[in-house]
Amino acid sequence: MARLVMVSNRVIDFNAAQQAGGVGVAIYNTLERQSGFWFGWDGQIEETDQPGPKSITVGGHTTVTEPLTAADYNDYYLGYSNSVLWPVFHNRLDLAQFEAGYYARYVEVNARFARHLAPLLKPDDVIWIHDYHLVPMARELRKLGVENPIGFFLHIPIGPAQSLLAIPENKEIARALGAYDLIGLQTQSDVRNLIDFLQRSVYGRLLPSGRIRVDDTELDIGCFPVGIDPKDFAFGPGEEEALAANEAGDIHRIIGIDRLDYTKGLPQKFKAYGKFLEDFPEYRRSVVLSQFAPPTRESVEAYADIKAELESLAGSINGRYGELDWVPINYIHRTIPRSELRDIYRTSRIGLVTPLMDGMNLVAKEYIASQNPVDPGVLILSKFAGAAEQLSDAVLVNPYDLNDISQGIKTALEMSPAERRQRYQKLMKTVCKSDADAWGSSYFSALLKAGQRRIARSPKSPPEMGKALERLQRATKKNTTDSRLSANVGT
Ligand code: GDG
Repeated sequence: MARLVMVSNRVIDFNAAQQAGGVGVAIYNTLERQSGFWFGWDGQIEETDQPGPKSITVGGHTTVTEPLTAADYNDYYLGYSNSVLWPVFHNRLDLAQFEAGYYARYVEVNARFARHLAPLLKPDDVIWIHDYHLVPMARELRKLGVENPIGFFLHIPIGPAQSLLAIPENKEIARALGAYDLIGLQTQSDVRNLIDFLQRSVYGRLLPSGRIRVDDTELDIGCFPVGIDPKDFAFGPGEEEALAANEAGDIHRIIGIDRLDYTKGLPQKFKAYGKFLEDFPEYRRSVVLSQFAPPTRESVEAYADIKAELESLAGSINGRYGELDWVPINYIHRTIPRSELRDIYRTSRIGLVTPLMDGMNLVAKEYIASQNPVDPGVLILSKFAGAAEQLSDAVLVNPYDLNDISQGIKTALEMSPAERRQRYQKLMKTVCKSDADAWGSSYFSALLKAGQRRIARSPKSPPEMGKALERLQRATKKNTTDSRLSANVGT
């Protein structure tokens, strides 16, 4: 059976991965169902000229990891990945540090990962690479003669082609993307933007088959919205009652949980909440905004700025509207244990998720999955989160328009129980249908097919490739069955 080789920038210990949230949980869930291993950076920084991979198997799960040097961490991770690609893909050209010269080491680290991964591969392994840190990795693997199917999934959004074209190395990035068999994206809008970028950067051609030709390679691009496992947020018998005893009386909690990142629209959220308190004074004392914003990438300058801005905004709103016995904003700059998330979501009347741009946003899905079906809360969701393409029954708002967010909060607070239940049922159906299993199995199945098509066309070593093709065909059949099964769960 084909092994699935997951590659991501950061590999999390299998025992801790379920606690991590986001990309870590998505990869963990997929590897739970499919044999294989997880390859990438172990999160350590070590000064060694020859960092080599370490393989660890715990409870049947294997991770193969290696450290980065301090220079790698600075140029590849903080530099090109998080100070060039992250801002540009989120359409923040003003924050991109193009001139810093990070690109050479970005490619170098990808080439080293490829050199260390290639000897571990078997002929029928399927390689699935995640996220913007690792765009060049397929190209580097192909240079080493790796012919296996290689797919890429981008967890972040793709801004307009115009923004991506501003990257000085945009042609190299476009050609590196062209080395994959399949590129998976979160939304249809991302698919359109990527095709536009490939056409304008390297004259990519959209073929009648729907595939894209870049130089002499053809690739598939598809939309595979990432999901959660709703069971992680479900309530068992008796748990509800225990929780009810802890609820905060007559005060409605509005919950926000976002990494402290400039893409998450936190200053706008705080300002909109201040506007809500100003415009609708009758709601003062009956609401509280609890915003958790765990720290992230603190050594990148743009992240330090936002921290200071939020502290000042929270202070001024609390100073202006607060009373001796009522604090309008609880702002908590810490990570909370994952085991507490479900109860916090459940006891919050509103989930306020207003990123300026976001690949998907799993917090929106987690909030819905945690609600009490009899008395659910209301999700207020940014139109510019990938999740909005699927969760159209949320109260959708423009995160740049403070008035729209403020009105959205009022609408949510005044919504009748019947309308809340109706919206919740539709949203929950989508969250369950498009869950983590459906994401992993539909992507894997599409990747096998894309790899199969390339191998069938390949002039290289017919006997060996023929055998690999047979194995892939068998695996595709099996996997399509798995994917149909998992797509039915929870619908
Ligand atoms: C990328 C894309 C895309 C947050 N605070 C705490 C905590 N979290 C967990 C949440 C959730 C996860 O982190 C965050 O998920 P997001 O989807 O918002 O996003 P990113 O980390 O930015 O990741 C994003 C995602 O990839 C998946 O494809 O949706 O658009 O940017 O699971 O619950 N977990 C704990 N404590 C916290 O304080 N335990």
